[in-house]
Amino acid sequence: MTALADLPLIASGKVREIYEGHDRTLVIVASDRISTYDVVHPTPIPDKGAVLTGLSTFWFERTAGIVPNHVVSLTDGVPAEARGRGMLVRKLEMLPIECVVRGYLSGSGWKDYQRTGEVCGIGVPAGLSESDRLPEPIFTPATKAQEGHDENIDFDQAAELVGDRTLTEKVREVSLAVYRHAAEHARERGIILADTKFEFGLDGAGELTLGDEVCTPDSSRFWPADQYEPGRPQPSFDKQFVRDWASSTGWDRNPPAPAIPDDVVARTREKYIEAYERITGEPFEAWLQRTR
Ligand code: Q0Z
Repeated sequence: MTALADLPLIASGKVREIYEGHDRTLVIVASDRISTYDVVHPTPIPDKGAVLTGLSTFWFERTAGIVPNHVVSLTDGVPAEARGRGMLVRKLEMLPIECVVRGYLSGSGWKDYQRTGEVCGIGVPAGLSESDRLPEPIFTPATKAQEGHDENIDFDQAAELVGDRTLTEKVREVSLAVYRHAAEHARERGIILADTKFEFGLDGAGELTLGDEVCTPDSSRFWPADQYEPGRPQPSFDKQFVRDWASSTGWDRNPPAPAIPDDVVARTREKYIEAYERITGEPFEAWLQRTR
């Protein structure tokens, strides 16, 4: 068991872990691990976890007027070995849906649109191409798969799972508002936030609360705006060097993923730091300072 300074591990994803904190708190730790094609590489990207936690913090602070969030502390309660990568949060009762917002047609949204002309039951204009911008952002919920891929569902199915239609309508409105805020901010700084996934919960008082991570490159598609060209898949702002290198090796995208060479690690680390600095307008060093 990968305990962090004695905290019990309660869940782990591909690249993050959640530990039990004291009195109804959790510690979420973003590792430096990176995945491509859904497989984690054995080589970490130094500072990736801190960049992602710094970006989540930036968005949590900027959107606190839209919706309360689970953040308690970036220092107190975060073990020293997770400084910069860890966040002490309130334990929530999580809603059983992934709250996806799409501003562009990509991934499963593009797949579903080609097959049905809709995405999660939402009609989308005919004749759009892969990666096209949508006329307006859409709320496209998904199930939370225990393993494998989440399944897209329509609003009625989401409301059924949540068990409260009015709450689900609020979740949709809040999701769209947070996405719009973040996408507009990122676009002004040269990054297209094509889509993103939120997770919400209810706090001890039953208040809708934004949890998990917010608009990081792991929960979103970040595209370099200066290379945007609809009609094809877009390059990833953060992972493209790893994808290109991994493809060039002839790796078949099945586990195990190959170790990443030093130059690709270094260039990828720079892209994460660039994303942090473009979006926050602050030197990444300032984030590390703040969490000491
Ligand atoms: C988030 C996840 C991760 C694996 C549970 N504030 C909260 N209260 C209760 N539960 C959660 C949260 Cl954020 C919660 N996840 C997603 C995150 C690793 C799974 F870091 N699971």
